[in-house]
Amino acid sequence: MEIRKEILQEHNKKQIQGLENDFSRLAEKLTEKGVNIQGLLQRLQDFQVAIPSWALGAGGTRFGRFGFFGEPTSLEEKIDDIGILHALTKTAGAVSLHIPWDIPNDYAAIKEKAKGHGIIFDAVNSNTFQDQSNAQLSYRHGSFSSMDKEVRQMAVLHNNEVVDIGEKLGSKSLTVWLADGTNFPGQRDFQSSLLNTEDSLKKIYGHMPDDWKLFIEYKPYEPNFYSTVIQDWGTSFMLANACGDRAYTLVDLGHHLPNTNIEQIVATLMLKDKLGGFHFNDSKYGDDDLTVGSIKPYSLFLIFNELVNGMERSKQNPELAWMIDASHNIKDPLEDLLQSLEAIQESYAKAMLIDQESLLEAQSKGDVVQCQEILQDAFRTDVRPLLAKARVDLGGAINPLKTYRAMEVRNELIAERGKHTVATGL
Ligand code: LRH
Ligand code: MN
Repeated sequence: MEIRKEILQEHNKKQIQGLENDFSRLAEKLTEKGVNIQGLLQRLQDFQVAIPSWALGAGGTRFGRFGFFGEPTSLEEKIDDIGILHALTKTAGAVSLHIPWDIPNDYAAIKEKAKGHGIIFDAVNSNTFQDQSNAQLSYRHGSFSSMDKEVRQMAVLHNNEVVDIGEKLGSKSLTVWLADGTNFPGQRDFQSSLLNTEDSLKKIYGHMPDDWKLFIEYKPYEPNFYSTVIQDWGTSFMLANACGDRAYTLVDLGHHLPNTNIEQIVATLMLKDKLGGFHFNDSKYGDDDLTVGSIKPYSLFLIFNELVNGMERSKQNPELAWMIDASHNIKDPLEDLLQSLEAIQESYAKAMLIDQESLLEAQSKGDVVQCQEILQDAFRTDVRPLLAKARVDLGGAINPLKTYRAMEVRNELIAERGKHTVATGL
C-alpha cells in the first residue's frame, strides 16, 4: 500500500483554493507583526519527527489489548506504514527502532526501502526490561544496576549489539531507558544500584563510535512502583555528565509526576547543553502514552517556547532528536500518529510566533499581565494554514487525516495483510 502522488494531488485539488485564501490572510497578518513567513515555513519543513517502530500496531495494558486490523508484522511493513505517514505529512522522515523487537533481516534491503520512502534511521533503543527466551540470566532484579556482575555484563553486551545494529543502518544515537528499580523498601541498596548503573553506562559509552550520542531516558515509576534507579532528570543529567560530552538527557513527556514543570526542565537542560531529545506523547495521570497534544496542548506549547528559545540561545546544545513514543490502545495507530505529528508541528509553529523581544521587555519591567498576553497571543493564533502550506509545498497532503480516510488506507492494508495481523512492540 503506497500513497500515490497523483491521487494525493487529486485530494488536494479540492482544498487548495481554500488553503491559499486562509494562508494569504494569515501571512499578511503575521507579516505585519514582523514574522518572517518563509523562514517559519522552512523551519517547519526541516522539522522531522522519528516514528517509533514499536507503535505501529495497537498497544494495550495489563488489562488487555484490542487488536487493530491490518497491523504490520515485519519491519518492512512497518517502514511502509511510516512511508504512508511521511507521504501525507512530509514530517515523519525518520524511524526509531527498538531492539530486539525490530532486528532487520536484510540490512541492505531495509535501508533501500527506507531510502525509497525518504526515511532515515534515528536513535536505536535497547531493551533490558524484558528477558529474551534464549537468555541465560534474568533482568528480574535489574540490568545495569543488578548486584550480579554477569547480569550487568549481559546488559552491556546487549547495548553494544544494539549500537552495532544501528551503525549498520546509519543511525547515530542510542537511547537507554532502564526499568531498573524496586517495588518495596529495603529490596535493594540505592547507592550500589546507581554506581553499577553509572559503570555500565560508561562501558557502553566507550563502545559507541566517536560520532554517536547516548540518550539517557528517565522515568519516576513503572514497572517498578517503589523506586526507579534513573527516576528523574537530575539523575539522568548526573549520569550523562559522568559518561562524557556525547551523553545527554532524553525527556519523555509522560515520565513526570503530576504537575511537574517540564518546560523548566527543558530550559535547564538546554542551558547546560545536555538536552538530547524528546519522546513526545501526552498524559492525564501517569505514563499514559496518549496522542500528543490531546490532553495538555498549552503545556506542549510552553515546552516548545523553551525549545525555540534554547535553540536560539544554547548554540552548544546539540541538534535535538525528535521522536514520538505513544501507545494506541483505542485509535487506528496511523490516525493516532497523524494527529500527534500535527500537534507537534502546531505547537512548534505557535512557539515560533511568540514575540520574544517584547516578552523579554515585559519580563524586565515585571509586567506579568503583558507577559501572559504575549504568550497567549501566539497560542491563540490558528497556525493550521501554515502547516498545510509547508506540507503541500513539499508534495504532502493539505489535510493528512482527511486524505488518509478518503483513500481508505486502513481497508487497503487489511486487504493486503489480512485482518488479525499483530505487530511486535508495546
Ligand atoms: C518507557 C518508554 C521507553 C521505551 C518504551 C517503549 O516507558 O518510554 O522510551 O523503551 O517506553
Ligand atoms: Mn519513551
